Amino acid sequence: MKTTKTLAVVILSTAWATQLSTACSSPGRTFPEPQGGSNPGGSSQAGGGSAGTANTGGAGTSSTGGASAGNSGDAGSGDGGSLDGGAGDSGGVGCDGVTCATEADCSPTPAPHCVCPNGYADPRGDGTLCEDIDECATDNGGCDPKVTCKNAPGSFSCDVCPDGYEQNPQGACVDINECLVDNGGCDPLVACSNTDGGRACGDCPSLSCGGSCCPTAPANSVAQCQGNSCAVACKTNYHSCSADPATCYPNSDTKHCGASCAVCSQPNATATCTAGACSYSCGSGLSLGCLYPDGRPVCSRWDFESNTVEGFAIDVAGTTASDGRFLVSTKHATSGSRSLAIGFVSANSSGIVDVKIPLCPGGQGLNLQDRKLTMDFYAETATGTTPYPVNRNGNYVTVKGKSGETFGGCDSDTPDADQAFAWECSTAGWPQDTSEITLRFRVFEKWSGTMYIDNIKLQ
Ligand SMILES: [Ca+2]
Ligand SMILES: [Ca+2]
Ligand SMILES: [Ca+2]
Repeated sequence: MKTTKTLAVVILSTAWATQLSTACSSPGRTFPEPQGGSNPGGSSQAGGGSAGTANTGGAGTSSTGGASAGNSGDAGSGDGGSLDGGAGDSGGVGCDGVTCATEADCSPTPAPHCVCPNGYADPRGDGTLCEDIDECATDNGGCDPKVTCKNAPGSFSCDVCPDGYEQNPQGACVDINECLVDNGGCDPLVACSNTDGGRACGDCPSLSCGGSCCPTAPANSVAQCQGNSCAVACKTNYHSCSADPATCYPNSDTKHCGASCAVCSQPNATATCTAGACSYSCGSGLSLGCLYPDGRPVCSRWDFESNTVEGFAIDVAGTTASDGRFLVSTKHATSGSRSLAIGFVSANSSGIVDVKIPLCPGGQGLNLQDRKLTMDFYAETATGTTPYPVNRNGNYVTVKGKSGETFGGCDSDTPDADQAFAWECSTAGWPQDTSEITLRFRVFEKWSGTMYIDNIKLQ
């Protein structure tokens, strides 16, 4: 036999060899009738097969159970080689006058007799014929059904477990849960599912770039590949306010309007963000303008109810008529209880008063096109009897721009019972970006008195 020996087997063999050298030293000696029933090899063969199934070597490189048992006999055979030469099936050991089978050993007790080693059957019962047991023929040799049982003379072996399985202490091939280590080799962003004999990787949550899963994009964003790297970009109709695209806002977001992410909200106004720009609309009865001093458009009217001149100022330069009365008055109010009173003294036929309205002193401009500027206007002399003689002798009210350019004139209706006029200045053709306008009141005759204006709306 040429099977692998173990240390234990070698020691055992030495003991057996000592016994054999005593009991079987005479080649001419004949063994008694074989005693198969008590043949320790025969009984151990069965055990050998059984032990093989418990082969922890698993690796299948050897069947330790069967081989070990067989080795004991094998060693004996080797030691007894000097007894060879007797007649027999294959020229085996001479044992008490009997020639054992080649594989058999000579057992000295209770009387020298041939013994087939473990892993061999002894069909004659006397050790003169030893036949290999095909352990694999029964129950796959006790090997796991997933592996190949390989029969060998006097032994057998179980092949290694297939990929995806490992052998447990009982010799069975059990599935390896690959997911327990390194997520089974799957991308860290996907689920690893253990399967019998393998594992399955789930799908990337969104996108795969260069073989790696991209993380789920934040809200309002989409993942995309830049080369082989994952990147994030805002969804269509969304934009970011910084280089970090993780936070994206709807293009219509009035709190993040345009590339500068301007805050559109204004008091009293309904803000919208369209094409990256803020725009506003005012409710019924309110007009849109910039109110001094914050310079922001609000929905309001100049009605001086705050008891301030609300940003209006006498433009001294070029003014030829003003007696210093420029204040909030309680006379001739048409909206609430206050109006703006402007003194006017025209000593000759070309009196002018310019009233400047800084619409947006912060520099912001208002689009004045296709709107209209309206106001209630009342003028009286010191005696309170002579209205501002507009529409007479060429007297007029004009609206001028910041640089003195004339935007257009204003018309008034006929005075009502208290000599008040409703003026309307069409803004057709006015600039789209105006931060300041000037109302110019001019008379072409000698006139002095006070003008009261109230309820000025840009609508
Ligand atoms: Ca065998
Ligand atoms: Ca598995
Ligand atoms: Ca008022």
